[in-house]
Amino acid sequence: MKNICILGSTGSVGTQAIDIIRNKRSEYRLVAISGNSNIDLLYEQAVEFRPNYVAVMDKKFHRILNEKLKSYGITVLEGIEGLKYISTLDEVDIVLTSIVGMIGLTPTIAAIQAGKMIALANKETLVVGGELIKAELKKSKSSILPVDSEHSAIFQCMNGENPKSINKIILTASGGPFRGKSKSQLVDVTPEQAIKHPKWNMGKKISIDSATLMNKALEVIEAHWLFNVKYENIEVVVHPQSIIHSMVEYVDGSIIAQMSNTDMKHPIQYAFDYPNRNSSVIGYLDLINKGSITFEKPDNESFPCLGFGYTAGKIGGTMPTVMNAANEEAVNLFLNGKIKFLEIEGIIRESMKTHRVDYNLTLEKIIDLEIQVRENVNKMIK
Ligand code: MN3
Repeated sequence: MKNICILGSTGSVGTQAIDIIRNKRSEYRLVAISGNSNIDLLYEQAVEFRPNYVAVMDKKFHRILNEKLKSYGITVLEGIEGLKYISTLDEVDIVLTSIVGMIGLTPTIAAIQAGKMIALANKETLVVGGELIKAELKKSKSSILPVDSEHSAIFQCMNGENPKSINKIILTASGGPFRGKSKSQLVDVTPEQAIKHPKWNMGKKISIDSATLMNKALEVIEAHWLFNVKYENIEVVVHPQSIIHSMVEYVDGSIIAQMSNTDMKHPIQYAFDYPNRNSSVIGYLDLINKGSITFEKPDNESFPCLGFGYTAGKIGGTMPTVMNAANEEAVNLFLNGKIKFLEIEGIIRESMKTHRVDYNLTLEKIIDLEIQVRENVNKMIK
């Protein structure tokens, strides 16, 4: 039996993790969950699974939930302190960080310090705090199991191999809903069109990131920190069928790829069951019906955000935080109809261009910088 804490249980990855636990109640126990604004679902999950703790960010929601869950004997906690508390509980084995955005950084660091196994679904954590996380991991018995499908694939392709014999990591990208479109065809695309991902069922923010290829930029930086591979040795290949989730090329010319059905439940279950493998909750890949698989070069002209990832990653220091915060704010503005699709890349480019990099990273600096970048973005569009 593994005891699980889910940060962000009402989001896309969170609800898929809940489905897995529902299917395998004899293998996993939900000890704590957290949510942001969807408190109706959070309440339902709490009543169904009876975790010991529920954490919620907002004061008002805390009061409502506390009232409703009191009779069930469930403790309701509030704010970032609540998130930290449930991620460090003695009884927790695995913390799934499926919270969206860089708010995941603080509780993730707390969980690492407490020696928990981290099932990492929050890529922003490594993008902005990779250096800090690495330093914390060295001091702790904690380890990270990637839940991002590409990184789970790479992790699986590296099992039992000597990391020194890696030639390069090959991250696959679906290309998103606008693959093959020229820049002029992207001028008037709407949030609704951008959210419709051809292959993956994901949350809103990550779907927009897939449409701009910023998601892949974040994943390049994530891969750099997770696998200790230089940016020069990370290649992105567009693979529209999303059957191969990523590959590792070794010095002898062998490429090892990981395939499975296109479903986030696979990498979540892999992280929960590691180092074992248990029967799949999503079923098995039907290769003959899938037919062919193809590969193409990413279109850097229509989708410059991928290049920003390499630039920010290589510069390092505070630059990835600036790229990420500018992107988070720009995506919000796009989803709320305040800016056009192509303005997202403009805002990120401008934010990175005007930033003076600081190489002395602390958690406080990262949090302050994020707020400052978001404010600047809002000034920029006025
Ligand atoms: Mn991914």
